[in-house]
Amino acid sequence: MLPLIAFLVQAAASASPSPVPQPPATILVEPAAAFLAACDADADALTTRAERDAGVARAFAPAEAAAGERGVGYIAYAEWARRWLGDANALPGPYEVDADGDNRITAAELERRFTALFDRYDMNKDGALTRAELVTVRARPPGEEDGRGRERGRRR
Ligand SMILES: [Ca+2]
Ligand SMILES: [Ca+2]
Repeated sequence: MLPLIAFLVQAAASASPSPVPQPPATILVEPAAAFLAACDADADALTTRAERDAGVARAFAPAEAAAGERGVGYIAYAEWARRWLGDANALPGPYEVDADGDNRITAAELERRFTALFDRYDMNKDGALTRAELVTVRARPPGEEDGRGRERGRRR
Protein backbone atom coordinates (compact mmCIF):
# COMPACT_ATOMS: atom_id res chain seq x y z
CA MET A 1 0.00 0.00 0.00
CA LEU A 2 2.70 2.42 0.98
CA PRO A 3 4.59 2.28 -2.34
CA LEU A 4 1.35 2.95 -4.19
CA ILE A 5 0.65 6.02 -2.07
CA ALA A 6 4.18 7.21 -2.63
CA PHE A 7 3.74 6.75 -6.34
CA LEU A 8 0.45 8.65 -6.37
CA VAL A 9 1.96 11.54 -4.43
CA GLN A 10 4.85 11.64 -6.84
CA ALA A 11 2.50 11.52 -9.82
CA ALA A 12 0.43 14.36 -8.41
CA ALA A 13 3.52 16.42 -7.77
CA SER A 14 4.93 15.87 -11.24
CA ALA A 15 1.67 16.53 -13.08
CA SER A 16 2.18 20.03 -14.32
CA PRO A 17 -0.95 22.13 -14.20
CA SER A 18 -2.21 23.25 -17.59
CA PRO A 19 -1.04 26.83 -18.18
CA VAL A 20 -4.44 27.81 -19.61
CA PRO A 21 -7.80 26.36 -18.64
CA GLN A 22 -9.67 24.24 -21.17
CA PRO A 23 -11.63 26.70 -23.31
CA PRO A 24 -15.39 26.16 -23.59
CA ALA A 25 -16.67 24.65 -26.83
CA THR A 26 -17.52 27.79 -28.74
CA ILE A 27 -16.65 26.59 -32.25
CA LEU A 28 -19.41 24.36 -33.52
CA VAL A 29 -20.18 22.51 -36.76
CA GLU A 30 -23.79 21.95 -37.80
CA PRO A 31 -24.58 18.48 -39.21
CA ALA A 32 -25.23 19.91 -42.68
CA ALA A 33 -21.90 21.75 -42.54
CA ALA A 34 -20.08 18.55 -41.56
CA PHE A 35 -21.76 16.81 -44.49
CA LEU A 36 -20.70 19.56 -46.91
CA ALA A 37 -17.12 19.41 -45.60
CA ALA A 38 -17.15 15.67 -46.32
CA CYS A 39 -18.18 16.39 -49.94
CA ASP A 40 -14.66 17.80 -50.55
CA ALA A 41 -13.70 15.02 -52.96
CA ASP A 42 -10.32 16.41 -54.05
CA ALA A 43 -9.24 17.15 -50.46
CA ASP A 44 -8.28 20.77 -51.05
CA ALA A 45 -10.27 21.84 -47.96
CA LEU A 46 -12.79 23.60 -50.22
CA THR A 47 -16.20 22.25 -51.15
CA THR A 48 -17.34 23.46 -54.56
CA ARG A 49 -20.90 23.37 -55.93
CA ALA A 50 -19.96 20.44 -58.17
CA GLU A 51 -18.52 18.56 -55.19
CA ARG A 52 -21.69 19.31 -53.24
CA ASP A 53 -23.97 17.93 -55.97
CA ALA A 54 -21.80 14.84 -56.46
CA GLY A 55 -21.58 14.29 -52.71
CA VAL A 56 -25.34 14.54 -52.16
CA ALA A 57 -26.02 12.23 -55.10
CA ARG A 58 -23.43 9.70 -53.93
CA ALA A 59 -24.74 9.68 -50.37
CA PHE A 60 -28.40 9.46 -51.34
CA ALA A 61 -28.22 6.90 -54.16
CA PRO A 62 -28.00 3.84 -51.86
CA ALA A 63 -31.06 4.96 -49.85
CA GLU A 64 -33.05 5.44 -53.03
CA ALA A 65 -31.84 2.11 -54.40
CA ALA A 66 -32.93 0.40 -51.17
CA ALA A 67 -36.36 2.01 -51.46
CA GLY A 68 -36.65 0.57 -54.96
CA GLU A 69 -38.38 3.65 -56.32
CA ARG A 70 -37.84 7.34 -56.79
CA GLY A 71 -37.39 9.07 -53.46
CA VAL A 72 -37.53 7.66 -49.94
CA GLY A 73 -40.15 7.95 -47.18
CA TYR A 74 -39.59 9.91 -43.98
CA ILE A 75 -38.54 6.84 -41.99
CA ALA A 76 -35.91 5.93 -44.56
CA TYR A 77 -34.85 9.57 -44.62
CA ALA A 78 -34.36 9.46 -40.84
CA GLU A 79 -32.08 6.45 -41.34
CA TRP A 80 -30.22 8.37 -44.03
CA ALA A 81 -29.86 11.33 -41.69
CA ARG A 82 -28.60 9.12 -38.87
CA ARG A 83 -25.87 7.82 -41.13
CA TRP A 84 -24.90 10.95 -43.03
CA LEU A 85 -25.80 13.78 -40.64
CA GLY A 86 -25.07 11.95 -37.41
CA ASP A 87 -28.58 11.83 -35.98
CA ALA A 88 -32.06 10.88 -37.20
CA ASN A 89 -33.33 14.30 -36.12
CA ALA A 90 -30.46 16.36 -37.50
CA LEU A 91 -31.22 19.21 -39.86
CA PRO A 92 -32.16 19.44 -42.63
CA GLY A 93 -35.20 17.49 -41.51
CA PRO A 94 -37.71 15.76 -43.79
CA TYR A 95 -40.35 18.50 -43.67
CA GLU A 96 -37.96 21.15 -44.91
CA VAL A 97 -36.47 18.88 -47.58
CA ASP A 98 -39.81 17.56 -48.90
CA ALA A 99 -40.60 20.71 -50.85
CA ASP A 100 -43.69 19.35 -52.63
CA GLY A 101 -45.08 17.78 -49.45
CA ASP A 102 -45.73 14.34 -50.96
CA ASN A 103 -44.10 12.61 -47.95
CA ARG A 104 -41.19 11.42 -50.06
CA ILE A 105 -37.69 12.83 -50.24
CA THR A 106 -36.23 12.77 -53.73
CA ALA A 107 -32.61 13.28 -54.72
CA ALA A 108 -33.64 16.52 -56.45
CA GLU A 109 -35.30 17.82 -53.28
CA LEU A 110 -32.26 16.96 -51.20
CA GLU A 111 -29.96 18.65 -53.71
CA ARG A 112 -32.13 21.77 -53.66
CA ARG A 113 -32.02 21.90 -49.86
CA PHE A 114 -28.27 21.45 -49.79
CA THR A 115 -27.93 24.11 -52.48
CA ALA A 116 -29.79 26.55 -50.21
CA LEU A 117 -27.64 25.55 -47.24
CA PHE A 118 -24.50 25.88 -49.34
CA ASP A 119 -25.49 29.41 -50.36
CA ARG A 120 -26.16 30.30 -46.73
CA TYR A 121 -22.75 29.06 -45.62
CA ASP A 122 -20.95 30.63 -48.60
CA MET A 123 -20.51 34.00 -46.94
CA ASN A 124 -18.36 35.60 -49.66
CA LYS A 125 -20.46 34.02 -52.43
CA ASP A 126 -17.45 32.69 -54.34
CA GLY A 127 -19.03 29.29 -54.95
CA ALA A 128 -16.70 27.35 -52.65
CA LEU A 129 -16.99 26.66 -48.95
CA THR A 130 -13.94 27.02 -46.76
CA ARG A 131 -13.83 25.28 -43.39
CA ALA A 132 -14.02 28.73 -41.78
CA GLU A 133 -17.36 29.25 -43.52
CA LEU A 134 -18.57 25.89 -42.22
CA VAL A 135 -17.99 26.47 -38.53
CA THR A 136 -20.17 28.53 -36.26
CA VAL A 137 -18.32 30.65 -33.73
CA ARG A 138 -20.17 31.49 -30.56
CA ALA A 139 -19.13 33.82 -27.79
CA ARG A 140 -20.48 31.29 -25.27
CA PRO A 141 -21.13 27.57 -25.26
CA PRO A 142 -24.67 26.44 -26.08
CA GLY A 143 -26.94 26.81 -23.07
CA GLU A 144 -25.06 29.82 -21.79
CA GLU A 145 -26.64 32.31 -24.16
CA ASP A 146 -27.14 35.68 -22.60
CA GLY A 147 -28.59 37.43 -25.60
CA ARG A 148 -25.31 39.19 -26.28
CA GLY A 149 -23.72 36.21 -28.05
CA ARG A 150 -21.49 36.90 -31.00
CA GLU A 151 -22.88 34.09 -33.11
CA ARG A 152 -21.53 34.77 -36.53
CA GLY A 153 -23.99 36.17 -39.04
CA ARG A 154 -26.50 34.29 -41.13
CA ARG A 155 -28.05 31.08 -39.73
CA ARG A 156 -31.76 30.58 -40.06
CA1 LIG B 1 -12.58 20.50 -52.99
CA1 LIG C 1 -41.23 15.28 -52.01
